[in-house]
Amino acid sequence: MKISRRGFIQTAASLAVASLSPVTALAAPPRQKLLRASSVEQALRPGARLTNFWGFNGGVPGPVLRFRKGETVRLLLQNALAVDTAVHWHGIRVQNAMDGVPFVTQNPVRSGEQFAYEFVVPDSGTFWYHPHQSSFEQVPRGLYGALIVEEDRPIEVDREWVWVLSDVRVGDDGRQVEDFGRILDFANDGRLGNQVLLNGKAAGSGHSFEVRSGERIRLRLINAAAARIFQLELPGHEMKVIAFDGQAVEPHVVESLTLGPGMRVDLVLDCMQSPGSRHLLNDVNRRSAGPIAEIAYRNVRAVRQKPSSAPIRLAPNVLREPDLASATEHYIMFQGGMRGAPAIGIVDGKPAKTHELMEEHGLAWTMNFTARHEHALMHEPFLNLHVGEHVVLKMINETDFVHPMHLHGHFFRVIAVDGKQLPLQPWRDTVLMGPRQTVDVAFVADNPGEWMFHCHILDHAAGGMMGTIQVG
Ligand SMILES: [Cu+2]
Repeated sequence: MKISRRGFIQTAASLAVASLSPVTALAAPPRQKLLRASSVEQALRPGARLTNFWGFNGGVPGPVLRFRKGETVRLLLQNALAVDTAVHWHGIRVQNAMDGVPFVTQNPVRSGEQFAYEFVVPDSGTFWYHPHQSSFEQVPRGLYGALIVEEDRPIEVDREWVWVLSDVRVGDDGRQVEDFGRILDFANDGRLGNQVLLNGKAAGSGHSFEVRSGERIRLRLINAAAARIFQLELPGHEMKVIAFDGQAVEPHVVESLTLGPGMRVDLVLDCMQSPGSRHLLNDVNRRSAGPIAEIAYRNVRAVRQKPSSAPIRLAPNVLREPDLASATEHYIMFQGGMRGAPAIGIVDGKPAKTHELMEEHGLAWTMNFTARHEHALMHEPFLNLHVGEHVVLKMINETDFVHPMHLHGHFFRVIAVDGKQLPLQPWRDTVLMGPRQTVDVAFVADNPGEWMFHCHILDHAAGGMMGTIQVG
């Protein structure tokens, strides 16, 4: 069925299907992929009691969606949850109508209904998908998955791993603790789980990955956690970064890798330790330190004695380069939170102090002195840009908290932190803003529509740290 883009919202609303039986799936046109959101029961460890999740296609994470660069993607979302949902394709420069943001780009997909997404994937890289509806709840319940767009000419590696990192808050009975949406989480660091997950299973030293000495592995890391910031180290190995948020970067070695919610990193690992040895990938973030996984070298002959000499530089995607000399500057000020300076924000047209924001409105943060509820976003952009405008966003974090800020529909170059120019100025769709830090990003607003701009600590977003930028 071919539907005009403009007609999607109305049509999708009327597309209630009587049955979500497998027959519906079989009836889907060729090359249309099905994503079915439903309750899922899954054990975190072999033999452990089952934990209740919401997931796509019966698992957490959802299926790894793989496409070729430039391909037209057709995905049918079926909502078998009891609540409304939608799917956002994080990092994919889609047309606005396909961005999956309820109340902004589409109507929510009601329980028992479906929605057909169709878009081109213009960039190769590591992306992911998740709901943008009550995401502070729906994402940590398990609705997320990897979306990979293959390069025309991929780099040469022996194997590729896709690791989706996240966490879950479980009780002694193995069931999820369903304390979502607490204002104390909104106003602090967000809701952390008590169990880190790697591809839906308990992370830790028991989560083992076998390698052969000399192997070259491409590791695609995705942080799908609602609030957790990982800081990863892998002693005895060089972590060679080749892409941030899917976009190629000059390959460089890092000792420690910070991965905020929503962010992705592509690494090349040359596994040069001796056969039979074991090595831990650790999270060294002081708030959540612990092992994530074990790299176990098989006790067999090395596949090579020196690291592979094949080039690891990725061919870059085509992104319009912002011209800083002609760019317009826009300031975005962030205030609020439980600690630090009190803030006054406009909410529903009236000023409110921090404690009023929290107690009366369930909000904790302001962007440019305004706090927004998730459902009050439509047609109230806090920034209006014209199509083709070259832009520098100066983000001023006046809070005592870290915020991974995410812009939809575009990539930006991170050009400066605290006024100091960065050497690499990487393209990103999500950037970490440290406490009291100023971060400058630059981009060309070349994708028309109303685009979300929000903190990817999903409790912060729900607590007011979100808004939209209108392009055109
Ligand atoms: Cu935040």
